[in-house]
Formats: sequence, C-alpha cells, structure tokens
Amino acid sequence: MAQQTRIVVVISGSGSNLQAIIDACAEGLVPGQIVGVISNKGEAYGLTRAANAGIEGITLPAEKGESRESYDARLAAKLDALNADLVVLAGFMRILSPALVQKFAGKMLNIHPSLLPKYTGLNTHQRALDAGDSEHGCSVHFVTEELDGGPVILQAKVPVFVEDTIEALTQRVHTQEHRIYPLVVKWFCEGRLAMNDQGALLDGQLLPEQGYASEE
Ligand code: NHR
Ligand code: GAR
Repeated sequence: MAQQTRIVVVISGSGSNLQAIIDACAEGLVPGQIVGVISNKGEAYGLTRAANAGIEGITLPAEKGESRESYDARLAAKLDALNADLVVLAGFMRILSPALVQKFAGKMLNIHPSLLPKYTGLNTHQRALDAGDSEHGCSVHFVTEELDGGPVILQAKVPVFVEDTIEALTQRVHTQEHRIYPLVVKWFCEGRLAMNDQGALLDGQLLPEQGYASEE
C-alpha cells in the first residue's frame, strides 16, 4: 500500500470540519492519517474531538506580547516534529507569517466561509446577509501569503433566503464545508492536487480561478 499522507489539522474552535475529516479517514475514504491536532486555544472543543478519536492534541497558545514570527516558528517546529505532509487549517483564527506559509507552500489548505474572492477576512455570513446576496458558500484553497487569496480548489454554493437568519445561513454553509473539505483532503492524499505559480491543479489540469463548483 502506498504511504499514508501525514495530516496535521490546525484549529481554534469547535472543530466540526476536523470531525468531518476524522470521519472520512475512519471510513477509509482518505489515504491519510491525522497524526496531530494543534490548537492555539486550550478550550477548543476540537481538542476533545481529537482525544475521542485517539489523536494527539497539542495546545499551543501565543504568549503575551509574542511576535507573529516567534509564534509561527514554534508552530513550524510542532509541524516538523509531527512530520506533516499536509497542514489543514480548519477554523484557525490566526494569520500566518510569510515564512511559515512558504515553508508549507502547496501543502497547506484552508476552508473559508465565503465564495472567494468575495468576503475575505472575518464575519463573512453577516456580510453576505447585509449585502442582500442571493447566494453564499464556502471555498477550500491553498494557503499563500495573501490572506484568503491563495488558489481556490473547490467551492460549494448555498442559497440565501429572504428571511434568513445568521444562524440558519451559517449552518447551511457548515453542512457544505463538511462535504467539500474531506473531498479536497482526499484528492490531496491521493496525490492528485498541486499548486504552481499559475494556480491550483487537479490531475495536472489547472482549475478555474474560483475553483471547481461542487454539485450536489
Ligand atoms: N495565513 C495566511 N498567510 N494566508 C491565509 O490565506 C490564511 C492565513 C491564516 C489563516 C484562515 C482565514 C479564514 O479562512 C487563514 C488563512 C484569521 C483571520 C484574522 O483576521 C483572517 C482570516 C483567516 C483567519 N485573524 C486575526 C489576526 O490578527 C485574529 C482574529 C481573532 O483572533 O479573532 O490573526 O478566514
Ligand atoms: C468554519 O466555518 C470555517 O470556514 C471558519 O470557521 C469555522 C470553523 O468551524 N473559518 C474561519 O472563519 C477562518 N477565519 P469548525 O471549528 O467547527 O470547523
């Protein structure tokens, strides 16, 4: 059997995307294993999910007044110690410095809760509602120095209803996140995904600028 991809998931919170990837690995859908979960927040529920799945959990809080570079060097050391082949950001709430992003270029993924390039940054669901958008969604992309600006691999769209609430819309997007993130991780572990200076490639083919649109 081919070597299993060593996946490290980096979180700050509830870890529902982590759970979706844990489940996909457990079902044998992904030729990879999650070898560690790193959280910058000690109280993150995702650490409990890791423990429940028998996965090593590491709490790595930033120290008071610590520089981004210093924190990221400590994070890189943990990723190296775990021998990570793939770094999966799943609700990680810290911006990463260029040095760390470059070190894992083409091996670091993020899921962002918007149809990129729309709504980079935070509070995306509220911004989509406030703008009166009729559709919203989520995007999986390679992480580059440009915040939420790396090449998009896969997106899923959801409708926005006229009387939508932020809770309902957030939940609708989450459901799609839990479908598309494990799928992209699977592609990566199968050796089908790459990034070059043109963008993201699946099976050697350049993906469209906004990634592939996932169909139900
Ligand atoms: N780092 C780089 N270099 N590039 C990306 O594309 C990144 C990244 C780090 C995280 C996730 C991202 C998201 O999907 C992500 C993508 C945090 C912030 C943020 O403003 C923005 C985007 C994302 C994650 N963080 C604040 C900071 O100063 C802290 C906010 C807080 O703690 O509440 O780090 O949305
Ligand atoms: C997800 O919706 C993810 O798209 C978003 O945070 C949530 C984490 O949920 N990511 C960001 O906003 C990154 N800034 P989870 O912890 O349950 O997977």
